[in-house]
Amino acid sequence: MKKNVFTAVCLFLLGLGLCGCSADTEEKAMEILRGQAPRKEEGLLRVGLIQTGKESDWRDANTNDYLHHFVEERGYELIYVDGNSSPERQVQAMRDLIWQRVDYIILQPIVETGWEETIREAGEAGVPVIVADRQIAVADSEYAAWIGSDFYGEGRKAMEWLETYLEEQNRGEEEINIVLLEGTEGATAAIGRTQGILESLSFHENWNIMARECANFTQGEGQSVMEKLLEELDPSDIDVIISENDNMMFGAMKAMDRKGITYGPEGEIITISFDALREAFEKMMDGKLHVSVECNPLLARGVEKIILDLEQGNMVQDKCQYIEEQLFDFRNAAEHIGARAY
Ligand code: GZL
Repeated sequence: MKKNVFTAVCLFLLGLGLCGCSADTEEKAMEILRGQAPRKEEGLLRVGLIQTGKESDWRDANTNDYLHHFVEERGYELIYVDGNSSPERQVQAMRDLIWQRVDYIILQPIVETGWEETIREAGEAGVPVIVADRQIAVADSEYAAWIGSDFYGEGRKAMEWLETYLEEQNRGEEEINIVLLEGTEGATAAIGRTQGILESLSFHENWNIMARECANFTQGEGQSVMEKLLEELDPSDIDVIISENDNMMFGAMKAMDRKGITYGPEGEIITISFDALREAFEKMMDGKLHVSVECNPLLARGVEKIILDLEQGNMVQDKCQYIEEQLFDFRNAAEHIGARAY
């Protein structure tokens, strides 16, 4: 019987991609079976990081920030779990990390829903959970803290910029047709940005959303969705494309290039995006992109401060911590690109 359970645990760990080689898997499985947390280096804080999975350059910058910050020489053992774009896999990973009795869990959720049970289980096991980037639909009394961006505010910032720009172009009274590429359904970044964008329409009855489609924050889907829309719509009717991240905008640009459609400050269509990747600065400087609203992926330092507060027995003062970020456009991109960290 023991052997079957042992095998099951091995498969469970391998299924989570928590360990590459079978020997490591066996060792972890034996430790779990013995009811002992895996070997804890003396003095190292064991921190589990549950990431969403690779979907954007923003995500790479966010992951790398954690990997460079939570290192052994700084007193941490980081257990990294790739959610592989699967909310179910993320929930599994929460249970495994609780099982391994890590000291802290950093959760970067793909979507807001489905977290009630495992957040409760973490609380019962005494494992503090710090939610980062997107949010979860659980009372904030149930987890240690959240740190990330004001996604609604990002959406409003973009639309306030558009309002000013159109006025400057003497187009303030013109009918403006907008195509909106949305991020992953149920993700706070998409929910908040869309809300901020759509709310702004209530102040501009001459602004119309002529199409809105989900492209899941990926470049590939940004291109395929835009190719489809360019077949369905008359491209000459499109005045503005708003993409809820830079990678989807880069894909949309490839689709427009194929049709010979011009865009950006040097083209016909106004282009507005989010994340402020280095490549977005390059496109703003090349006259292809009007705006990228910064969404700062460098969350590791803020997360570590929460952990250190908890380690010192302090209450976390702010359960909801917004990270500083600004809007960049084609007029100021050149002066800022040199200082960009991602
Ligand atoms: C925002 C983050 C979003 C980025 C996208 O905090 O959740 O997910 O804007 C990423 O690039 O895919």
